[in-house]
Amino acid sequence: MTGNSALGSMFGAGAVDTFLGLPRLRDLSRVSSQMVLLGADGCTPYPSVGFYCAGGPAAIRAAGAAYAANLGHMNFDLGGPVFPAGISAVDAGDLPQTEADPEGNRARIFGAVSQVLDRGAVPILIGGDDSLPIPMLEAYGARRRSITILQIDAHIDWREEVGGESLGLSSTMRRASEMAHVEAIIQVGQRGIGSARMQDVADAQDWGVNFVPAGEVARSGLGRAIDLIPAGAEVVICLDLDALDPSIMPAVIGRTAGGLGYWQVLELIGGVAEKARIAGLDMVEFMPSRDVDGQGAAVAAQLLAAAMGIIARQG
Ligand SMILES: [Mn+2]
Repeated sequence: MTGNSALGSMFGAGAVDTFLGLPRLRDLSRVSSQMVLLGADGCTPYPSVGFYCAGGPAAIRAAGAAYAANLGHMNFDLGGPVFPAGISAVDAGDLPQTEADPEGNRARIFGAVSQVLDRGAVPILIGGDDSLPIPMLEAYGARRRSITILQIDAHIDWREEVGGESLGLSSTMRRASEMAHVEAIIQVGQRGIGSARMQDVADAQDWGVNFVPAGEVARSGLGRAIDLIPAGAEVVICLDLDALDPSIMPAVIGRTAGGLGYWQVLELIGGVAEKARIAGLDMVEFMPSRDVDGQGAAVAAQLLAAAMGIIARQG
């Protein structure tokens, strides 16, 4: 018995295979909940690493299963239960992604997110590497929904291409910037070497990106980041778990010191909900083989539950 399943058993949780024991919904044409959780092991992999985050959604679900029996309990991160007015989310499981079919992977994410949006629900996509958001973001444009992106990440992801691949995880924000329905991009959490080439930073700033590096957050807090969110905007939050400090989030491919803390990420998400509207969330780059004794999975599950609680409160 692992630490998390032992914890779940102690609190009376039976075996569950959805995040927090949420209801399972396979048929996305029947969505009637406020939020839909979707998993994907990958999307557009670089051949050198493949689906290196495969199993990420399963690991986060397993960590969240420990709380299935006390979902209605006080969550002190929220000042109330995760779902204050009854469970308002479903878990749609994982999309059948395969390394050999990047085009199909993108079509499946685009299609699933489109169905969720068409039902008036908020998609929550967990991964899987950081190439997942590209087709997710495109789905808003296909529905003529203008969005602001808040990217929380150690890396800026503005590469034109890597090894000829332009839809991989290092190009996500550059591709987003080319989408006509993306009105603004705010990027928070950059640090260290390996986040960006000088020209990529310049291109992003020329486009209009505002960067709030992790060092600024450490020195001055999140005030400027939250000020940059346009009031009333529809915001899609693109959260790469490597934005968090590796001391609490070791389950990422590249651990870089100086990352954001749990409360800082939560404050940022809460700040968006206060002045704008969270229209979608992705949480990517969870790499099970890099986790240390379930530490990262536990943090990802706690953060995801709290984020869902914030979205539940925005009505
Ligand atoms: Mn990253």
